[in-house]
Amino acid sequence: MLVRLRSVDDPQPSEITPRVIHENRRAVLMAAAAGLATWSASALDAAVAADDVARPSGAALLQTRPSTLSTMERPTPYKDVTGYNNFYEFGTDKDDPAAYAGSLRVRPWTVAVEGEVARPRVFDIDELLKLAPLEERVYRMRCVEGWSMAIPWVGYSFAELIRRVEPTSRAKYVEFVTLADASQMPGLRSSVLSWPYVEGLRIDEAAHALTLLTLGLYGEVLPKQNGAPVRIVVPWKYGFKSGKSLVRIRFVEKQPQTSWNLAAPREYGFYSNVNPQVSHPRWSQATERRIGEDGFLQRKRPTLMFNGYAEQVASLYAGMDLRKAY
Ligand SMILES: Nc1nc2c(c(=O)[nH]1)N[C@H]1C(S)=C(S)[C@@H](COP(=O)(O)O)O[C@H]1N2
Ligand SMILES: [Mo]
Repeated sequence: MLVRLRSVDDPQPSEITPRVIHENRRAVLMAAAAGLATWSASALDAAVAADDVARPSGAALLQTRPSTLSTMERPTPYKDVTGYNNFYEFGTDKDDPAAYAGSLRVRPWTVAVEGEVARPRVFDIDELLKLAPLEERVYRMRCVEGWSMAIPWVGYSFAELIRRVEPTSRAKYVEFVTLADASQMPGLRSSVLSWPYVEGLRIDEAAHALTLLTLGLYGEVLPKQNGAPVRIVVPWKYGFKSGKSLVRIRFVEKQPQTSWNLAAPREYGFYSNVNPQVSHPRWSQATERRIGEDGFLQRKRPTLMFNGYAEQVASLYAGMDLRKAY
């Protein structure tokens, strides 16, 4: 049987998450038969090693609990979630991030939280992993290019962090800044976007319970190609609003200048809420292709208003013309 060693910078060995138990039940039975009677780190390792599905090589996250905010849709296979990505810092092809993000150094890592807050603070990644209880949130994700996935993210509401830094009354927006280090990110040689990659939310959007400070997926720490070690995930907006590998979070008075909005303002608005009725100038947004189910005969799925999260978020936009505020 294969033995997997933990690297020194991995988080603590932990309980097996419910999803991993479910997905590895055959392997777990084998592990149990081999005499590993309890749910221990070694049982997890045995389960992962024995699994015939390509499984994460990262570290398991502590006691991840399920969330009522999860979609019941079947999660997109791990190999697609981690093999079909947009992360232009590592290249513009969908398989570039998986091929090249290995050069990203995810430890040590800090996130500076600053601007219009009473308590500016630099968080170490290990503090962020323990700041609030970790939840598994299976979210529908929709890229403006027309594809979608359902991804079992791990993290907690960004509101948990907001609470701890105490925004001032002048904080109207939040800016999310990605690492920009050419020595680790070969894509920075291209000027396809202005670096660093910057995204932003209105503060009430940032404080919404669905907005997830994301530290993992499929029960383990974030793979590098998905934005390790920490990113934001905003499931009712097109994927590009969900900035990866964050190093700086600024609370600001004015609407931030965001990378895609600067690159093509007519195509990528600040709001970028998923909206099947508002087409991108080059692509209809009415339907989508779910990655992992894309046989030639696979019917396209209709795209839902706010990506299916209208009940939770529509009130944030009451009175706004979403054709103008696209
Ligand atoms: N820093 C950074 N963040 C980014 C991107 C990027 O190129 N750079 N791409 C965005 C886009 S277009 C999408 S669809 C999602 C993809 O996230 P995933 O690869 O984890 O599914 O990340 C978003 N966050
Ligand atoms: Mo995207």
